[in-house]
Amino acid sequence: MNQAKQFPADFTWGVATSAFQIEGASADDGKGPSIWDTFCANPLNIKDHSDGTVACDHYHRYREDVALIASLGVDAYRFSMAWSRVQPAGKGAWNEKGFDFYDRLIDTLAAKGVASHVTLYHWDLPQGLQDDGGWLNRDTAARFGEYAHEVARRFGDRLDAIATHNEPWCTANLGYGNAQFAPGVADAKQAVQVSHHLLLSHGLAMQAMRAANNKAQLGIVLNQWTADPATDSEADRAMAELEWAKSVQWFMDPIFKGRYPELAVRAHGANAPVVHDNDFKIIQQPIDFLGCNYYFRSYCSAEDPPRTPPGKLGFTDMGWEIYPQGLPELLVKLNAEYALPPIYITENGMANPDSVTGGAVHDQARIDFVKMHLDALAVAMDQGVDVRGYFLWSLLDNFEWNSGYAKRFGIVHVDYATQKRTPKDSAHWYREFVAAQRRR
Ligand code: IFM
Repeated sequence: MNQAKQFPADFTWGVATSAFQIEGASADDGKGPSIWDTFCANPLNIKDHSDGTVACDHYHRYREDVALIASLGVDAYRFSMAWSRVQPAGKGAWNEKGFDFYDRLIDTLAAKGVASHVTLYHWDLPQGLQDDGGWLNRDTAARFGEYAHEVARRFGDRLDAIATHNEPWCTANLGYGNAQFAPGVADAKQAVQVSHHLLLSHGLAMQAMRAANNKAQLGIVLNQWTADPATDSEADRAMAELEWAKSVQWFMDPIFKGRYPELAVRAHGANAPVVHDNDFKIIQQPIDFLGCNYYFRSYCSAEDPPRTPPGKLGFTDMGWEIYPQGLPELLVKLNAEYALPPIYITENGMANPDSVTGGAVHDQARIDFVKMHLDALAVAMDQGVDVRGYFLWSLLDNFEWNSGYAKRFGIVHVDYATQKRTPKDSAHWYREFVAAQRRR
């Protein structure tokens, strides 16, 4: 592919993180426990038996981290709020000290000219709500609406964007479908019902935030991929079609079309969700932006054993196929199927087995990965997709969920023993890249 084209002058360049993965301070200043604290308490759940008690200690080091963000010259920082930090039980009393932290963070970013893009829910449900049934309980959607209202009321005039959820596919399918993520349930029926409650909670939150006189752009972040049949066989093609319906259309259709995709509903059979009369009206709120997280494609093989993706460009340390061309394929397909609002690529990046040598981290593989994906993104934009920004995942190495700290996604290396931050070669490259875009 050619050198990355010039992106529009007002294109937003950013970096992203999430609360549980970096903040630490898991019980400081009145914070309540989240389902991830509970999940990590069982060491069998996390590959390196670690937890989020300290993580990157960002709660105490946010000034240093904001300085790092500013040194990259990016426009925006995408982070999430820990619900149980601002409302320890997920219902009832607010925790002012928790809100104070985000207040300071947003102000510190603004003082450096960095815009805040906040996500309300990046998987860390207050344990208090889990005790009431978690996302399987329809009431949790109402509690989420109250939380969203409060955040928009307090901060809606100082944030550039608020996303309701990050990757609800993961919350439903990894949290409730196969027990890889908190709360560790493996029940297909529950997973589908949870996905409906997450979508409902998105709609309720959108309504609540609009009513709060919020000024930020409002939307949702979905993890998405194209579903490619491994061969031209009928079985592979059918599998790919179903994968697209179950994973991508399942979250897009309710928001943009007010219904679930028929193919997926039929496939779910008795597991199809209970949907109340008004639900689709609530879910189908206009959104100001769609956040798209892109990492890989889905490679659909009905054979036994299934064919594995060819990985012509290799695989990341997560074992994920490097497949940049899937990004324009995905965006162009979405653009054809839906009346899309502006898109932000809210996450893209790679895990790499990085280490510090002589004070530097040579992560050329990550630079190549990002370059290829930006070139691919330009192809989508040339084909008419309205993309407004790109957020590299991640600013820092951090807690990679059930992989613990073993997988490094950061453009800044973190030595967890000392909390020393070392910008990797990719951080220097990204700084130069963004600066060059501005100079053009
Ligand atoms: O680290 C995660 C993030 O929390 C959500 N999107 C995918 C990333 C890499 O796995």
